[in-house]
This record gives sequence, C-alpha cells and structure tokens, in this order.
Amino acid sequence: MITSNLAFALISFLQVAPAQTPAATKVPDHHLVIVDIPDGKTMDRVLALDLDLPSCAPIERSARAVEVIALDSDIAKIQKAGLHYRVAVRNLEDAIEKELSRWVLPASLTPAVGKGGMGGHFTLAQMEAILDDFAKKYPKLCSKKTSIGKSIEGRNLWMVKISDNVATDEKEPEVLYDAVHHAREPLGMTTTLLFMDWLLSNYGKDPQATYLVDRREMFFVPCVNPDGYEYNRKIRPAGGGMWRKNRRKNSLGSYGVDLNRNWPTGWGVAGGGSSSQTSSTYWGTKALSEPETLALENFIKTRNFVVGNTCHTYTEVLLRPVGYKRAEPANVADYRVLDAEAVKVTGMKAGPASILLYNASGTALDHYHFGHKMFAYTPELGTSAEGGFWPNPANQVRIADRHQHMFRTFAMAAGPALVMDGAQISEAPGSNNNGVVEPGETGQVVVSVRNFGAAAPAQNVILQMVSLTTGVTVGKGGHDFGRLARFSKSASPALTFSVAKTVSTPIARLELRFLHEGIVERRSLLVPLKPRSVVIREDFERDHGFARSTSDTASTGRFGRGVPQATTYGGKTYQPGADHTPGAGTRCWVTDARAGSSVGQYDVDRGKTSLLSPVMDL
Ligand code: 0X9
Ligand code: CA
Ligand code: ZN
Repeated sequence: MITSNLAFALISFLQVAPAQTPAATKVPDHHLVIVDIPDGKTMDRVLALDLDLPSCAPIERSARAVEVIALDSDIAKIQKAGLHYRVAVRNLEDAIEKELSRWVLPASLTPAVGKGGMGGHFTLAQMEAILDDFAKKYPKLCSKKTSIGKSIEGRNLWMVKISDNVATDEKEPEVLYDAVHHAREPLGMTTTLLFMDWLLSNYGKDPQATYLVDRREMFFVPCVNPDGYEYNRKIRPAGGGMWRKNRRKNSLGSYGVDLNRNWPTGWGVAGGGSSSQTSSTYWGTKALSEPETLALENFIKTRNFVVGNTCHTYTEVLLRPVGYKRAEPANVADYRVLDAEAVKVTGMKAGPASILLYNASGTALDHYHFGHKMFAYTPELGTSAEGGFWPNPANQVRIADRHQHMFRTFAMAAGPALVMDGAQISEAPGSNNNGVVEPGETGQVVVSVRNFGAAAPAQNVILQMVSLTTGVTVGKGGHDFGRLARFSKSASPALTFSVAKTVSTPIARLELRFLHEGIVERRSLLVPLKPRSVVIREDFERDHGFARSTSDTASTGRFGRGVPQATTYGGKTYQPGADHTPGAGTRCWVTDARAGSSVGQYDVDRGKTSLLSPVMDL
C-alpha cells in the first residue's frame, strides 16, 4: 500500500514538474504604466477608471503623472479613455525578479535586513522567527509573540509588546505600529523589525532607546495581512508579487478585500475605494467584514494608543488625516508640529492624505484618528526608483535605515518629548560687535527648546550652563522653563559667560545640561574666541592634489576637473558654464563637464562618485 502511494505521488509530481513557471501561467502579469496628468480633471478621469495606483503617486500640480500597476485590460481601458500614457516597465514581476536575482543572498536563520528569503525581503516564517528571537534574547523587554486573531485562511496575526517590565501593564503612553495591510509592501515590516531591534539591542546603551523602552509601551503588529503576503511568496518566491488585498473568496468568485478600505471611518464613501469585488480597492461587504481588520480593531479597543503608525510603501511621503475627504483635522496645529519632527531626517513631504494624494475611504489612518483619537500616520516608504514595492537588498537597508528617526519620533510623541533645538551665541552689549566673543568680553547664549510630544512633562524642564574652560566664567547660568506644554516651544533668556583677558585658547568649551523627566542631557558648546582667518583658498584652477575616489561606482558622471559646458533646457540652467565662478578662471571639479545632447546625458548614473581633498596641514 505504502509503496504504491509513493509511486503515485512521484508520478503526479513528474507530471506537474514541467510547468515550472506557475506565475506566468496562473497569474496575469502587470506592467508599470505612467499616465500624464495635466490637470485635476484628468486625475478625476483616472480615478474613475478604478485603476491600481500603487505608489499613491502625488496628484500635485508639480507631479503631472501617475503610476499605474496595469494589466493588459487596464491599458486598454486607459487607451479607450483617450489618456496620454506610456508603458515604463513591461512585465513588472519579471523585471523585479530579474533585478532581485542579481543579488547574492547568504542564507541565515534570523537574517539581517536585506538577507531575507524573498529577494532579500523577510518571509512570514522569518518574521515569526525574528519575533521569537527578540523575546528569547530580551525576555524582560519584549513579550512573546501573541496572536490577536486569525486571518481568513487561519494564520495567526502576531502582536509583540516592547517596554520595560514588559509583563506588567504600566501607566506609560502607548504607541501602535502596524504594517503590511497590503501584501506587496514588505518594507513596512522590515522597517518595523529594524526599529524593534534598535530599541532592544540599545537598551541601557543609547539614551533615546533607553528612554523609549522605559517610558513608553510600544505594540507591534508587523504583518496585518499574512495570507496575502504568503500568496505573494507562492506566486513569486524570489520577490516581486503584486498581490495587494487579503485572500477572501468573494461571492462572485474573485479574491480579496483591500484591508485598507475595510475600516469603519468613512467606509464605503464613493470615490475612495470600490464596491467592485475584482477591484484592487474593494472595500468588502461591510466595515470590518474581514477577520484581519476586526482582530486589529478589537485589540486596539483593549489599549489606549496615543500615536498609531500604520505603515505602507511607496512614494516617500508621510500621510496623516484626513484621508476620506479633502480636509484638515481639527487638531491640525498639533499634527503639524509632529509632521515636522517626523520628516526631519528624510525631508519628505507630510500632510493630509486626501490633499497630498487622493481620497481613500475606510482606511486605518482615518479610523485610528477619528475612531480612536490617535495621532495617526501612514508613511509611504521608499521611491519608485529604489524599486517600488520590492527594492533590492541595498535599497532595503537604505530605506529601513533612513526612516528610523520617524519611527522613533512616533514613540517619543506619545508622551512628553523634549529636545534642545539649538543655541545662539552672541556678544553681550558693550563688546566690539565683530561677531566674536573675544578675551575681555562677555557672551550670551539663547537656547531654544521644544516639546513635540502629546503630553506636558511631569516635572519642570530646567537648563544649566557650565564652563569647562579656565578663565571663562558663567554669569547667568540657568533657566527654568516650567512644565513645557504639549506641542510647544520656548527660548531661554540670555545666559551669560565672560572671558578673562588672560585666556589664550582659541576656543572655549561650555556645557549645556538639559534636565527633563528625571534625565540629564549634556551638550557641549564650542565658542570660538578669535575672529576667523582664511588659511587656504582654493578655486581649483590648479591641481592641488584633489582626487576622485578610487571606490567610485558610477558608470557616467564621475568627478573630473575641467571647464564645464553650460547645459540648459527650456530656459533653465542645469549645469552652469565656465564663466559661472566669480573672479578669474574657468575650471572646477564637476560630475562630468560635458553638456551632452540632453540634460540627462553625462550626469551621475548607476552609482556614486566622490571627491577627496589632499591632506591639509592647517
Ligand atoms: O491607498 C492606500 O491604501 C494607501 N496607499 S498605497 O499605495 N500603499 O496603497 C494610502 C492610504 C492613505 N490615505 C489616503 N490616500 N486617503
Ligand atoms: Ca514599562
Ligand atoms: Zn499600501
């Protein structure tokens, strides 16, 4: 019996084996299509076609084009509507797979970012192993993964908590991080896992990681849509799957509800999603019809989240309410403080999703805000040029890294979040007013501080200034900011220091001590005591030993010293010509001096170029 069963299994395997590319046969391929958007009316026409707008591409006037993930039938629709378009990438899945396969991926049990099993992206099993690993390595700070419910195919929806005394429900501000509402957006999961790893591995070492673990309770649901995520692995095991929705079988036979159209707030509002079961933004039969959204909603109800980050990819934009209609939330002023801090490192645009992009109804973003009074955010990580939904390993690392400040900001902002913004040094009245505090003079320091968090601190915020240089004495050396209100900023009065005539050191060292929430932050302040003098002037007319780096990888546009040819297009100068530098001379170091026949020719492509100075003895 057993033998014959095996034989049967073997035969059927052999029969199936030749169909090596189930993706090509089963799932129709998509193309990346760019549709021109000369005006708002055209955008409305595009929206009416119910296309898959993956990058949630900006519809601002400056963008003038929108990316569409299109099947052949969609292209036909676009053509029929008389829209201007071009096919940027034919067969997107194959193109992505080819790009990802160029990278060698060392296998590892708990892989690092960029070393996951799906073109460098983590598989669901790898995510689970990483969560298990966190709990095992940091049992006091990280909970074991807990199932908050099951997906429609019966997979667990995992939640992990990070905080000090993690087993105890402490009175600390709570923050929610979720990712992968959309199955083809692994970077949200990756960036979340990297953030968790930073918190845990830097506890007791990095002051901010320690502060957050000690003073916040952070809850993570890194994969809201495990079925869709696994489905993408099934159709594209090496990465590149374009499935977005969950895997519900709809009544008419098609699959999937868009989990980010299934939330109660604004659910079913026309223009922000679709009632068509085959649409990529199908909103389901009713709000919370899906077990994934329902489980997350029920979990949220058991907590008291102040901030929620429901993460997506891609477009490098930070979205916040309102999403289902063109409007600003009532507390827009508070949001703007938070927006500014969150995008500080990346400089991305932040604002209401409906105004920055398009209306979307029944999103987690709006429900977290209106339904749960959170400060809600949807970052769209990464760019189309970096690989869209499935960036290569190098870009995975880059994207996950550069968004860490934003992830930290969300946790900080759930409670008091105090920072020193800067210190302005000037001469006190009675000095010679040359801009430098010299020996014999008195200087003043004005320090600006800010609370970008949603709560006032429990104790007064205090600033102290001390001198670490002999002969430099502090006069007025302290200020009490009181309990700096939420989302507010303040500047100290002038603190003073005087420099004795006898001081000969060129730089004085002061230290600012910033006391808040029982913590002391120290920042040293270097004060030049002598006017600046020019020690070297370089106009690159002669070769003084500057050199292009030997590790340059760019294929065109590497640095060279020469006379740049002016490059203009449409009346705009893209590369200034030889006579650009004021004064005599024509040469400079330039990323290829040639103009070429178009703006993009001879610019920096496919890598980096860098210029190194010689060693200078000043
Ligand atoms: O459409 C979505 O669900 C999100 N974009 S994505 O490309 N990742 O699918 C954005 C939702 C944000 N809300 C609004 N645009 N209103
Ligand atoms: Ca705690
Ligand atoms: Zn998304």
